[in-house]
Amino acid sequence: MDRRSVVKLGLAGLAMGAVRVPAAFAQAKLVLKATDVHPLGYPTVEAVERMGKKLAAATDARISIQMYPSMQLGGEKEMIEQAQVGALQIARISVGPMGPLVPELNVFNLPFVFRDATHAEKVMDGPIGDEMLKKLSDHPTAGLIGLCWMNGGTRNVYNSKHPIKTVEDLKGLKIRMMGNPVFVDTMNSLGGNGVAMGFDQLVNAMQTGVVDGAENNEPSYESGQHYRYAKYYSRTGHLIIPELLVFSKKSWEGLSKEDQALVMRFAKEAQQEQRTLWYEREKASIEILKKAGIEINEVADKKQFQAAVKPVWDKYGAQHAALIERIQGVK
Ligand code: GTR
Repeated sequence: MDRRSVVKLGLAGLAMGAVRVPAAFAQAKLVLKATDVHPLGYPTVEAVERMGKKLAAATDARISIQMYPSMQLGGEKEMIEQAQVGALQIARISVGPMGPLVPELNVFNLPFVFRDATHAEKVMDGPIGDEMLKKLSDHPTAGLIGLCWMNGGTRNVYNSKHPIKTVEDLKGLKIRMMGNPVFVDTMNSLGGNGVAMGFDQLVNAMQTGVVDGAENNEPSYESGQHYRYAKYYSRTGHLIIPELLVFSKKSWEGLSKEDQALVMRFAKEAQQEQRTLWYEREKASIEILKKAGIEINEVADKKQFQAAVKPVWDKYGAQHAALIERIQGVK
């Protein structure tokens, strides 16, 4: 074969996405663009940065991670879209906005589906967690590879009007929920008015009174500065949503098998490292909130809240009954 035919063949192969990077380029530096809605120092951001350092150390700086924190590349919807087209490689997102893309994942978005954070961790670490990552990676149109899980704490309602102690207290309150119908339905079934919007729009919506509050874990409430606009934080504990680290499928297919394995290995380590960082941050955030004079109240009767969301389970859970039963069976 003469040189021209080789080049032609190579180009045709490239167009089909089938040709591996020629040896001469294999050593080219690979900077993986990563993003998160949270700021530097936040457990998820820190865990991914550490992952980048490990990748650099293991490859003699051939592979590294460039982190874009604090919604620099937009909210989670934008992050997902950019990962899908390969404009970024790594996104740390909540399962929240993934439910509409991969239906089985929506089970993790059902209110009160996990008994507590430990239960959620056991599910993430066990066979169901692995299956769900595979479901995501194998999904024909989601365009993402599921790398690992991260802790997302327990979500509680906060607002600028009054503490929430019973379901009745939610009446008339406009509460921002993540962009997924299951969450708006959850808030509506609890008696509030669920308003779907991105995390990136929330501060402005609270400042301008478009919403009275939102719901989230303590670290997001604190680091996002939400407590400045909604000072009543009530432990409704209605959602425990695992978080995901995903890789752009488009970019993934351009990596060698060895590099894929390396990324996977360090992602699995990041899952456990983030967990330790998470619990430290939860404590630190609660301290900051207390110092800022935030009123955190417990909710004595959670049963009332659980009963109120029954229609949400009927609507979104019925088709996944077997999966839900397996989740509930994890002790
Ligand atoms: C946070 C989570 C983010 C995002 C955010 C939200 O707890 O870490 O990934 O989902 O909540 O409410 O949009």
